Amino acid sequence: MTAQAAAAIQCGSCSSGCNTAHLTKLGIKTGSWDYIVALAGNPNTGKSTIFNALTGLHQHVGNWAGKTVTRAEGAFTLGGKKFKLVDLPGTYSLLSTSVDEEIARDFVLFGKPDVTVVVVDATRLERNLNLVLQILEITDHAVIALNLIDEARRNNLTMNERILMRDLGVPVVPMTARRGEGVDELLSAIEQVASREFSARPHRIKYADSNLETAIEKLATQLRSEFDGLRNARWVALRLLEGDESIIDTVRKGTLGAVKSTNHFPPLVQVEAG
Ligand SMILES: Nc1nc2c(ncn2[C@@H]2O[C@H](COP(=O)(O)OP(=O)(O)OP(=O)(O)O)[C@@H](O)[C@H]2O)c(=O)[nH]1
Ligand SMILES: [Mg+2]
Repeated sequence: MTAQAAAAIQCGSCSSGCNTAHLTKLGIKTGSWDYIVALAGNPNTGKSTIFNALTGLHQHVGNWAGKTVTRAEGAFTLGGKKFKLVDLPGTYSLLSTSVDEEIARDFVLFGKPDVTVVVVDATRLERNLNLVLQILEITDHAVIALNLIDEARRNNLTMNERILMRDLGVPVVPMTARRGEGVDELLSAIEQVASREFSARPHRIKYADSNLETAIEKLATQLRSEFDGLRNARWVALRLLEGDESIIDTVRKGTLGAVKSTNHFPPLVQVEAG
């Protein structure tokens, strides 16, 4: 189905087992949705264009709590399921060196959306893959929207999405979002990943240094026993070894994985409704 066909959204109950507790704390009301989809990507890659194509008029725009960073949420229905789409701030990495990066990272890490769509600029693939690889370290459930294919063609760049898909282990959808090309294919990939019909084998960086691998595993084991149910222990261990201050702080305070506080992400302030 097309985004235009995304019909009026009606309430229902969440049946996806999609980490409702965390998402509710993040200020995303999950009760009416089957799946939550996050939209991530480098700045200016066409995230908002894709967001608009998928959600049409079903969107609300406000700010992330206590920040001046815009937050947009929208909805669409697909195959009888209701999807909520959250547009994350454009970032080059998830290393929390800025407010935008921290918001995007916390949402992918602690909100654990059912699907994370990473919008990639096909004309700057190498630079964009940095964020892709970081997101694939955190989640198995990703889809790559390989956007600006028209610009890539104009610059005589040829993309082989099959090889990219094989190497990254997640669906890769070529798109020219400005013209609506690839939107149906993106929706289909989102549906397959959300329903776990697509079994992902995401690319994970392997570290050649055995001392580093030993240190990561040792720390990860300690983290798992300290923080019950922590899914991304290896990623957190790496950040600790790197000296990431915000992660060190959450570990010290014992709030890791618990989403800092309700006030940190209160519900979206609705300033505009479609
Ligand atoms: N040529 C071309 N332009 C596109 C395409 N998709 C989006 N654009 C244009 O790229 C510009 C940026 O698009 P946005 O959707 O605002 O990108 P964004 O990622 O939301 O940008 P930020 O929120 O600023 O990070 C706009 O001028 C779009 O019209 C595409 O497939 N091809
Ligand atoms: Mg945008």
